[in-house]
Amino acid sequence: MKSIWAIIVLSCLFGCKKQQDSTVTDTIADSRPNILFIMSDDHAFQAISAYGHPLSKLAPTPNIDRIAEEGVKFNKAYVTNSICGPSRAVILTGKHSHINGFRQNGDRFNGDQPTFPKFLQKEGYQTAMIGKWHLHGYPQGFDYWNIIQDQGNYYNPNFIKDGDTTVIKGYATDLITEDAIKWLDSREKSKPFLLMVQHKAPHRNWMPALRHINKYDSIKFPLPDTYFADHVGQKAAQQQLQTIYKDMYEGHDLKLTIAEGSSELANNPWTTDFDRMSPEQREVWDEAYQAKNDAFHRANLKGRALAEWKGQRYLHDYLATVAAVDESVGSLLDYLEANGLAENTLVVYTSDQGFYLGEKGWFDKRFMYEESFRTPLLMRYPKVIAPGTENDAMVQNLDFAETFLDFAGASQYKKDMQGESLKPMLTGTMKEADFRNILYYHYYDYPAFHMVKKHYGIKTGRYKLMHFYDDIDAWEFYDLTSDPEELKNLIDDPEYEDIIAELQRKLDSVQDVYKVTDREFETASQEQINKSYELFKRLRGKPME
Ligand code: SGN
Ligand code: CA
Repeated sequence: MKSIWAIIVLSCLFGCKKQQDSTVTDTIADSRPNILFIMSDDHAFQAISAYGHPLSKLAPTPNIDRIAEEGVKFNKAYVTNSICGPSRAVILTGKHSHINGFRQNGDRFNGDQPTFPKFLQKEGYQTAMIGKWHLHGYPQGFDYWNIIQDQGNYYNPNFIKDGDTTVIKGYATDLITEDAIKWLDSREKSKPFLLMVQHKAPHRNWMPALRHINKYDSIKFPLPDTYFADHVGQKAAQQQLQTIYKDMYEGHDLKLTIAEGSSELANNPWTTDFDRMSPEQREVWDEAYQAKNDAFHRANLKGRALAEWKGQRYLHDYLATVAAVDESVGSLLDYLEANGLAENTLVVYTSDQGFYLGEKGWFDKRFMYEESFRTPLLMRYPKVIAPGTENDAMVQNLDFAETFLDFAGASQYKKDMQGESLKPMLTGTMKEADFRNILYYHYYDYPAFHMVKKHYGIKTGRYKLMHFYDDIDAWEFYDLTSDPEELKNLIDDPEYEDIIAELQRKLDSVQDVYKVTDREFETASQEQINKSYELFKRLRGKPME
């Protein structure tokens, strides 16, 4: 009898020990933060009110701002290559484009390579990717994914899930949000999660949700001082095709009724965006734009007045598409709060790059000038980050992978990544001044849409040196303290000779550090370049001469 009791007690001890161990493991697992990564497409920091730009004051984003108010706002966040697919590849791999192999839209991402979601998945995170993917091929490293096809459409977009493509009725931003919340609700609750919510908005052609179509009609937005910039001393800027008043399509971009037989109808396949709408959606849409368009035609504007009208129409539509993104962020934050997840979730809001909202006369991105080189970046993680924190270090999307791995306690996977974790700055163990002091950039997508020449360069706290190559060979140098708008190319200014020489040396050594080889400077044939110019000029609307 005694011995039986001894066996029971002993086995209970071992059993209890075993149970205790698994409880300890569970507790450790539970304490790892969830990561909610929200990324919009082409969302300029100028259009997020937390950044204080005059435009955003007229079109505020209260929900996105909540992340900054309750967490940290990065004032100097940049990308490495200001274009969609490449930015996404950098984020996933923590490696520059020349290392991860995805240099320009249209390249194919090698999905077999290591990415941070794969590592988190391996470490027991439940992972999901919903929305714009744009890397071709299907996502890897996710327990669940549901992506919009290619660029995606605003209305009734095609979604791809498990290899099947289906049209889902509704508005892209709302559909992505609904699916994200559905996944949050149905996920395996014992595991920490990584959820990547990647909006299509506010990408071209800026089609607002029906509920927001006339949202800003009564507002006259300020156009930037540089709206009519002449790009003196800036050869690549002179040859781009992304000027609002020269290159926008009248139907697709400006939502004007296109006359039968117009060159846009004949040449431009993108007018089909409106055909995706259901008759009911189309009715609301047409009704909202008709009166505005009639008034425009009656006014018969010319020259600068016409250029300014185009800028206004662009900003109205762009900012109205942001309104739905802001609502999406509100719904996701509310979900976290209502489900007790707010404390232990690192929420990140960013864009795949910056965007021009009329600066230099432009829309789109691509250039290493500030508006497109920069990207918004806000994070909230109440356990670690004090509300209202501001960070002025020069961080990059290259740093995200390592930051997330660090927060998840999986820093062993950072090995050959090329960024720097932001965690030490956020936990206060590193000073901003000790973070990187040089940013490296390289853009390759040429000849292509908007005809922005290939270029690379570096930025220090105060200066920027860029080299545009391919069919031009043009260096540019800016002193950002005296010329924040980058209008005066001082590359030949003798006063800066020594500084420029020093920057050249820094550029060389940074390229060594990042393992940039000669292969990165290949150029296109002149014939190919000429053909592209012909094509994109033919597609233009009626340029303002
Ligand atoms: C589309 C847009 C371009 C845009 C590229 C890349 N044209 O081609 O204006 O620069 O996407 O954008 S559109 O007429 O089809 O809207 S990216 O965000 O995917 O890099
Ligand atoms: Ca983009």
